[in-house]
Amino acid sequence: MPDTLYYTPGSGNSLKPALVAHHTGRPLHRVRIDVLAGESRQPAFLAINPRGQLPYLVTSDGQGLGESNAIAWYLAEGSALMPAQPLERAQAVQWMIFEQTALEPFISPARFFTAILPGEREARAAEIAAWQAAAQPGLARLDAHLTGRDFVVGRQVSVADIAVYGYTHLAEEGGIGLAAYPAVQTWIAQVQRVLQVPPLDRLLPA
Ligand SMILES: N[C@@H](CCC(=O)N[C@@H](CS)C(=O)NCC(=O)O)C(=O)O
Repeated sequence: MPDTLYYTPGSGNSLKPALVAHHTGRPLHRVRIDVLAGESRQPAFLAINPRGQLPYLVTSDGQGLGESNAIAWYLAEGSALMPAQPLERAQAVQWMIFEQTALEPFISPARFFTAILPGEREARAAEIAAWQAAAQPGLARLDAHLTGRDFVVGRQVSVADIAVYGYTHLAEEGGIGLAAYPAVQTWIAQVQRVLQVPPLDRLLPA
């Protein structure tokens, strides 16, 4: 029996493990939990993940794993997505932590209240503007890093690219333009080409 990925549709965090499995061909049983419908806070899901967050993985032998980047890492083990050298593996961890601290906390809510729940856009205009502004230093840092590079770590696509791609490629849906970050734009196109990334709703069926 394959591992089970609990995901919520449209999420850049849920995208990461689904994209790893898509690229490696690793079988993955996917179960949809609709955050918008409140399913992530229902007793049935809290019994599986008491933290109530998606994505969440339950391995074939029943062990649980939370955090999108940890799940992506676990699923990438043994594949070409895992950097071979110890320093590059550590750099991958570094950029995955960067993604969770400098990009995702700002891009994700800006996009959520702009594109996923647009009814809240007006009421949250000030917060959205603050998230949009807060994403800029991280994007500038990423752009500087990617200038002259094809990938986040080393010379080939890795799990770090998938982690950073998760929300960065959705920034414009949160009103965070990427025109000022040409290296980020080039890298997004490169990741999409190399991984042949399918549409989000194919990886995470609604
Ligand atoms: N740091 C976590 C964040 C997970 C997260 O915020 N998930 C959202 C969906 S993208 C969620 O489950 N929200 C519903 C809730 O917290 O009730 C990760 O990377 O997995």
